[in-house]
Amino acid sequence: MGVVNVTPDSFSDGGRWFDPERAIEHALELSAAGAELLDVGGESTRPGAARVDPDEELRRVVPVIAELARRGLRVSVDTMRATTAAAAVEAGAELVNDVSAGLADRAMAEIVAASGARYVAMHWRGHSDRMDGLAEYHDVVREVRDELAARVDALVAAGVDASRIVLDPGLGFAKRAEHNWQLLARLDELQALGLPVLVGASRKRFIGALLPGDAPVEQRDLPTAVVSVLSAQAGAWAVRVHDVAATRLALDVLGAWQHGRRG
Ligand code: PMM
Repeated sequence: MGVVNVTPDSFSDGGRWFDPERAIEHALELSAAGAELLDVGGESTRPGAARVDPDEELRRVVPVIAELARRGLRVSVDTMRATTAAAAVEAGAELVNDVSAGLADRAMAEIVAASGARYVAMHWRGHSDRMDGLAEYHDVVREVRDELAARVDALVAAGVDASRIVLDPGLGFAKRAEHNWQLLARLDELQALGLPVLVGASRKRFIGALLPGDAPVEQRDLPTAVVSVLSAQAGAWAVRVHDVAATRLALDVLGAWQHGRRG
Protein backbone atom coordinates (compact mmCIF):
# COMPACT_ATOMS: atom_id res chain seq x y z
CA MET A 1 0.00 0.00 0.00
CA GLY A 2 1.53 3.31 -1.11
CA VAL A 3 0.81 6.48 0.88
CA VAL A 4 -0.71 9.42 -1.01
CA ASN A 5 -1.10 12.26 1.50
CA VAL A 6 -3.08 15.15 0.00
CA THR A 7 -2.24 17.30 3.02
CA PRO A 8 -0.16 20.44 3.58
CA ASP A 9 1.18 19.20 6.94
CA SER A 10 2.04 15.48 6.97
CA PHE A 11 5.08 14.69 9.14
CA SER A 12 6.59 12.32 6.64
CA ASP A 13 6.45 14.20 3.36
CA GLY A 14 5.74 17.79 4.49
CA GLY A 15 2.91 18.55 2.07
CA ARG A 16 4.84 17.81 -1.10
CA TRP A 17 1.79 16.27 -2.82
CA PHE A 18 -0.87 18.74 -1.60
CA ASP A 19 -1.89 19.90 -5.06
CA PRO A 20 -4.30 17.27 -6.60
CA GLU A 21 -2.34 17.15 -9.87
CA ARG A 22 0.87 16.45 -7.95
CA ALA A 23 -0.90 13.90 -5.75
CA ILE A 24 -2.14 12.02 -8.83
CA GLU A 25 1.31 12.15 -10.40
CA HIS A 26 2.87 10.87 -7.18
CA ALA A 27 0.30 8.06 -6.91
CA LEU A 28 1.11 6.99 -10.49
CA GLU A 29 4.81 6.89 -9.56
CA LEU A 30 4.03 4.73 -6.53
CA SER A 31 1.96 2.41 -8.70
CA ALA A 32 4.79 2.13 -11.25
CA ALA A 33 7.16 1.36 -8.37
CA GLY A 34 5.00 -1.61 -7.38
CA ALA A 35 2.24 -0.38 -5.07
CA GLU A 36 -0.82 -2.60 -5.38
CA LEU A 37 -3.09 -0.23 -3.47
CA LEU A 38 -2.92 3.58 -3.24
CA ASP A 39 -4.00 5.01 0.12
CA VAL A 40 -5.33 8.54 -0.41
CA GLY A 41 -5.71 10.71 2.70
CA GLY A 42 -6.72 14.35 3.20
CA GLU A 43 -6.22 14.67 6.94
CA SER A 44 -2.87 14.51 8.71
CA THR A 45 -2.75 12.29 11.79
CA ARG A 46 0.74 13.28 12.87
CA PRO A 47 1.11 13.71 16.64
CA GLY A 48 -0.47 17.00 17.71
CA ALA A 49 -2.34 17.57 14.43
CA ALA A 50 -5.63 19.48 14.46
CA ARG A 51 -8.70 18.15 12.61
CA VAL A 52 -9.34 19.27 9.05
CA ASP A 53 -12.69 20.72 7.99
CA PRO A 54 -14.94 17.92 6.54
CA ASP A 55 -15.64 19.77 3.29
CA GLU A 56 -11.96 20.51 2.84
CA GLU A 57 -11.12 16.82 3.38
CA LEU A 58 -13.65 15.87 0.68
CA ARG A 59 -12.27 18.49 -1.71
CA ARG A 60 -8.78 17.07 -1.24
CA VAL A 61 -9.41 13.36 -1.69
CA VAL A 62 -12.38 12.84 -4.02
CA PRO A 63 -10.85 14.22 -7.27
CA VAL A 64 -7.64 12.25 -6.67
CA ILE A 65 -9.51 9.00 -5.96
CA ALA A 66 -11.81 9.46 -8.96
CA GLU A 67 -8.90 9.99 -11.33
CA LEU A 68 -6.88 7.04 -10.02
CA ALA A 69 -9.93 4.75 -10.16
CA ARG A 70 -10.67 5.98 -13.70
CA ARG A 71 -7.20 4.78 -14.64
CA GLY A 72 -8.03 1.34 -13.26
CA LEU A 73 -5.85 1.62 -10.15
CA ARG A 74 -6.88 0.14 -6.80
CA VAL A 75 -7.51 2.84 -4.21
CA SER A 76 -8.17 3.08 -0.49
CA VAL A 77 -9.24 6.19 1.40
CA ASP A 78 -7.55 7.13 4.67
CA THR A 79 -10.35 8.81 6.62
CA MET A 80 -12.09 8.78 10.00
CA ARG A 81 -15.26 10.38 8.59
CA ALA A 82 -18.26 8.41 7.34
CA THR A 83 -19.27 11.09 4.82
CA THR A 84 -15.77 11.13 3.31
CA ALA A 85 -15.70 7.31 3.25
CA ALA A 86 -19.04 7.19 1.43
CA ALA A 87 -17.95 9.78 -1.16
CA ALA A 88 -14.62 8.01 -1.66
CA VAL A 89 -16.27 4.63 -2.27
CA GLU A 90 -18.67 6.34 -4.65
CA ALA A 91 -15.63 7.79 -6.47
CA GLY A 92 -14.07 4.31 -6.79
CA ALA A 93 -12.22 3.46 -3.55
CA GLU A 94 -12.43 -0.25 -2.70
CA LEU A 95 -11.18 0.02 0.88
CA VAL A 96 -11.85 2.41 3.75
CA ASN A 97 -8.77 2.86 5.95
CA ASP A 98 -10.04 4.24 9.24
CA VAL A 99 -7.29 4.92 11.80
CA SER A 100 -9.97 5.16 14.51
CA ALA A 101 -11.68 1.79 13.75
CA GLY A 102 -15.04 3.58 13.83
CA LEU A 103 -14.50 5.36 17.16
CA ALA A 104 -14.12 8.87 15.71
CA ASP A 105 -17.41 8.76 13.79
CA ARG A 106 -20.21 6.51 14.98
CA ALA A 107 -21.81 6.62 11.50
CA MET A 108 -18.78 4.90 9.95
CA ALA A 109 -19.83 1.27 10.57
CA GLU A 110 -23.20 1.75 8.91
CA ILE A 111 -21.65 3.45 5.87
CA VAL A 112 -19.06 0.70 5.48
CA ALA A 113 -21.69 -2.01 5.91
CA ALA A 114 -23.88 -0.43 3.24
CA SER A 115 -20.98 0.14 0.81
CA GLY A 116 -19.58 -3.40 0.96
CA ALA A 117 -16.04 -1.92 0.88
CA ARG A 118 -13.18 -3.57 2.73
CA TYR A 119 -12.37 -1.83 5.99
CA VAL A 120 -9.13 -1.34 7.90
CA ALA A 121 -9.79 -1.08 11.63
CA MET A 122 -6.71 0.43 13.26
CA HIS A 123 -6.03 0.46 16.99
CA TRP A 124 -6.75 3.98 18.23
CA ARG A 125 -7.36 5.60 21.59
CA GLY A 126 -7.96 9.25 20.73
CA HIS A 127 -7.29 12.09 18.33
CA SER A 128 -3.74 13.17 17.47
CA ASP A 129 -3.80 16.23 19.74
CA ARG A 130 -4.03 14.00 22.83
CA MET A 131 -2.88 10.52 21.78
CA ASP A 132 0.63 10.74 23.27
CA GLY A 133 -0.96 11.00 26.73
CA LEU A 134 -2.93 7.78 26.12
CA ALA A 135 0.13 5.54 25.65
CA GLU A 136 -0.28 3.65 28.93
CA TYR A 137 -0.32 -0.16 28.87
CA HIS A 138 0.42 -3.11 31.15
CA ASP A 139 0.75 -5.51 28.23
CA VAL A 140 0.47 -3.52 25.03
CA VAL A 141 -0.03 -6.52 22.73
CA ARG A 142 -2.82 -8.05 24.81
CA GLU A 143 -4.56 -4.68 25.25
CA VAL A 144 -4.32 -3.75 21.56
CA ARG A 145 -5.62 -7.20 20.60
CA ASP A 146 -8.53 -7.01 23.06
CA GLU A 147 -9.44 -3.44 22.09
CA LEU A 148 -9.39 -4.39 18.39
CA ALA A 149 -11.47 -7.49 19.08
CA ALA A 150 -14.05 -5.26 20.78
CA ARG A 151 -14.10 -3.00 17.71
CA VAL A 152 -14.63 -6.00 15.43
CA ASP A 153 -17.59 -7.09 17.59
CA ALA A 154 -19.10 -3.60 17.41
CA LEU A 155 -18.56 -3.34 13.64
CA VAL A 156 -20.10 -6.75 13.00
CA ALA A 157 -23.05 -5.87 15.26
CA ALA A 158 -23.55 -2.77 13.08
CA GLY A 159 -23.73 -4.92 9.97
CA VAL A 160 -20.13 -4.98 8.67
CA ASP A 161 -19.20 -8.34 7.13
CA ALA A 162 -16.37 -9.72 9.30
CA SER A 163 -14.60 -11.11 6.23
CA ARG A 164 -14.21 -7.51 4.93
CA ILE A 165 -12.25 -6.34 8.02
CA VAL A 166 -8.47 -5.89 8.15
CA LEU A 167 -6.77 -5.16 11.50
CA ASP A 168 -3.89 -2.74 12.12
CA PRO A 169 -1.91 -2.36 15.39
CA GLY A 170 -1.72 1.42 14.88
CA LEU A 171 2.03 1.88 15.33
CA GLY A 172 2.80 5.33 16.76
CA PHE A 173 -0.84 6.06 17.65
CA ALA A 174 -0.91 6.32 21.45
CA LYS A 175 2.22 4.13 21.46
CA ARG A 176 5.78 4.79 22.50
CA ALA A 177 8.74 3.20 20.67
CA GLU A 178 8.87 0.16 22.94
CA HIS A 179 5.13 -0.44 22.41
CA ASN A 180 5.61 -0.43 18.63
CA TRP A 181 8.47 -2.91 18.79
CA GLN A 182 6.52 -5.24 21.08
CA LEU A 183 3.57 -5.18 18.69
CA LEU A 184 5.86 -6.05 15.78
CA ALA A 185 7.66 -8.77 17.73
CA ARG A 186 4.32 -10.38 18.66
CA LEU A 187 2.37 -9.76 15.45
CA ASP A 188 1.20 -13.39 15.57
CA GLU A 189 -0.95 -12.57 18.63
CA LEU A 190 -2.88 -10.04 16.56
CA GLN A 191 -3.15 -12.47 13.66
CA ALA A 192 -4.62 -15.00 16.07
CA LEU A 193 -7.88 -13.01 15.82
CA GLY A 194 -8.16 -14.62 12.38
CA LEU A 195 -8.25 -11.45 10.26
CA PRO A 196 -5.64 -10.03 7.84
CA VAL A 197 -3.20 -7.54 9.39
CA LEU A 198 -1.87 -4.30 7.91
CA VAL A 199 1.36 -2.78 9.27
CA GLY A 200 2.07 0.97 9.02
CA ALA A 201 5.58 1.66 10.29
CA SER A 202 6.80 3.85 7.44
CA ARG A 203 9.05 6.77 8.47
CA LYS A 204 7.56 6.91 11.97
CA ARG A 205 9.37 8.35 14.99
CA PHE A 206 10.37 4.94 16.39
CA ILE A 207 12.02 4.12 13.05
CA GLY A 208 13.76 7.52 13.04
CA ALA A 209 15.05 6.79 16.56
CA LEU A 210 17.25 4.05 15.07
CA LEU A 211 19.18 6.71 13.12
CA PRO A 212 21.61 9.44 14.21
CA GLY A 213 19.91 12.53 15.69
CA ASP A 214 19.15 14.84 12.78
CA ALA A 215 18.99 12.33 9.91
CA PRO A 216 16.57 13.46 7.14
CA VAL A 217 13.25 11.63 7.03
CA GLU A 218 14.13 9.79 3.77
CA GLN A 219 16.84 7.89 5.66
CA ARG A 220 14.02 6.11 7.45
CA ASP A 221 13.17 4.29 4.20
CA LEU A 222 15.82 1.59 4.56
CA PRO A 223 14.77 0.54 8.08
CA THR A 224 11.14 0.85 6.91
CA ALA A 225 11.82 -1.63 4.07
CA VAL A 226 13.37 -4.02 6.59
CA VAL A 227 10.28 -3.73 8.79
CA SER A 228 8.17 -4.40 5.66
CA VAL A 229 10.01 -7.60 4.88
CA LEU A 230 9.93 -8.82 8.47
CA SER A 231 6.20 -8.00 8.67
CA ALA A 232 5.56 -9.96 5.47
CA GLN A 233 7.58 -12.86 6.79
CA ALA A 234 5.52 -12.76 9.97
CA GLY A 235 2.37 -13.06 7.82
CA ALA A 236 1.16 -9.45 7.39
CA TRP A 237 -1.46 -8.97 4.67
CA ALA A 238 -0.05 -5.59 3.61
CA VAL A 239 2.40 -2.86 4.58
CA ARG A 240 1.62 0.85 4.23
CA VAL A 241 4.71 2.76 3.05
CA HIS A 242 5.88 6.05 1.53
CA ASP A 243 8.90 4.70 -0.39
CA VAL A 244 7.29 1.91 -2.38
CA ALA A 245 10.38 1.07 -4.45
CA ALA A 246 12.51 0.12 -1.43
CA THR A 247 9.76 -1.98 0.14
CA ARG A 248 8.91 -3.63 -3.21
CA LEU A 249 12.56 -4.66 -3.62
CA ALA A 250 12.74 -5.95 -0.06
CA LEU A 251 9.56 -7.99 -0.60
CA ASP A 252 10.93 -9.36 -3.90
CA VAL A 253 14.04 -10.54 -2.04
CA LEU A 254 11.81 -12.27 0.50
CA GLY A 255 9.80 -13.91 -2.29
CA ALA A 256 12.96 -15.18 -4.02
CA TRP A 257 14.30 -16.45 -0.70
CA GLN A 258 11.07 -18.26 0.13
CA HIS A 259 10.60 -19.82 -3.32
CA GLY A 260 14.25 -20.52 -4.07
CA ARG A 261 14.03 -18.54 -7.32
CA ARG A 262 13.65 -15.01 -8.63
CA GLY A 263 10.13 -13.74 -9.44
N1 PMM B 1 -0.38 5.75 9.82
C1 PMM B 1 -0.59 7.01 9.38
C2 PMM B 1 -1.74 7.32 8.64
N2 PMM B 1 -2.65 6.36 8.33
N3 PMM B 1 -3.33 4.11 8.41
C3 PMM B 1 -3.14 2.86 8.84
N4 PMM B 1 -4.03 1.89 8.53
N5 PMM B 1 -2.05 2.52 9.59
C4 PMM B 1 -1.11 3.42 9.95
O1 PMM B 1 -0.15 3.06 10.64
C5 PMM B 1 -1.29 4.78 9.52
C6 PMM B 1 -2.44 5.08 8.74
C7 PMM B 1 0.46 8.03 9.74
O2 PMM B 1 0.58 9.10 8.93
P1 PMM B 1 1.36 9.24 7.49
O3 PMM B 1 0.32 8.98 6.44
O4 PMM B 1 1.80 10.65 7.48
O5 PMM B 1 2.44 8.24 7.44
